[in-house]
Amino acid sequence: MGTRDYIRERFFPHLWCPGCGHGTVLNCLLRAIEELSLEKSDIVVTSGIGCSARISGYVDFHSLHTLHGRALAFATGVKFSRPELTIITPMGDGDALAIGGNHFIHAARRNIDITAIVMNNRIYGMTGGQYSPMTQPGDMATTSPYGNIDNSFDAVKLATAAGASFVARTTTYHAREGISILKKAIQHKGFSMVEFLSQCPTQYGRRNQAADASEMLEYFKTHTVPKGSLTKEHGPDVLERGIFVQEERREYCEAYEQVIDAASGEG
Ligand SMILES: Cc1ncc(C[n+]2csc(CCOP(=O)(O)OP(=O)(O)O)c2C)c(N)n1
Ligand code: SF4
Repeated sequence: MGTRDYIRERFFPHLWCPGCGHGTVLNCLLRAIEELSLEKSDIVVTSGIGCSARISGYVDFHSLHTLHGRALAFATGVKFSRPELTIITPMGDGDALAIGGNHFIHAARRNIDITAIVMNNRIYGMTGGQYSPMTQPGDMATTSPYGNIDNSFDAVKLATAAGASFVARTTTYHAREGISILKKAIQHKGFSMVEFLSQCPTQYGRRNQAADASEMLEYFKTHTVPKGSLTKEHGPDVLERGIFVQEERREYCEAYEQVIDAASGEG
């Protein structure tokens, strides 16, 4: 089965702007699933609202296109009722870390077996370029026309501190690395968070002197380094990529099964 079999062609052409990074994330996800030889009927993709969240409509798996910020809540419900299924939850940075921030930290804390993909373009793309919790100080957005004064989250540190047992970061420039990381994240038993730096030329790039998508991809190339190779000389804008946490820990559905067994006298 090829990646083409994993898409719903009837929903194409897609809504993404030319040069949008979200298509590359979709491509990486489909290739990861193909290389893992997963059955289509064993995969559930839940998403909220946003350009990123449109992924759930384009993939030919079980899919739930739900409410803004609530993708992980729906994912938790599906996983709890059908723990044998593979649950993948692509979210924008606003979806995951602004309106959905509370669901994000608690899903991580529980270590429930869900693969959360944070498609971080540092802006609210779909609604016209408002700043998000990933917009950097000084960045321009429709809601910060004189430059953003909020500090931003570090998704890797946030997921790690909240208790995620698999935490990684990559970019749409590093697509092969993205496929490899997604394969490991999907195979990991527990809460996996994969942050993809993804370019939004339309709402972020044109307000922030990034002329086009290729320039934004070049930025991901020059402003990220493999984990372990960051030095002071790189400066504050350079981020590490790679896998930061990969640990076996008690998974939530399995722990709940034990409670059921104990309560029914089988434990
Ligand atoms: C409860 C609720 N509040 C606000 C919105 C409007 N809204 C839709 S998408 C979105 C932000 C999307 O940004 P992000 O999640 O970063 O994804 P992107 O579009 O950049 O991929 C907002 C605020 C909504 N649909 N529902
Ligand atoms: S507005 Fe930005 S995030 Fe949305 S499709 Fe266009 S480039 Fe992608």
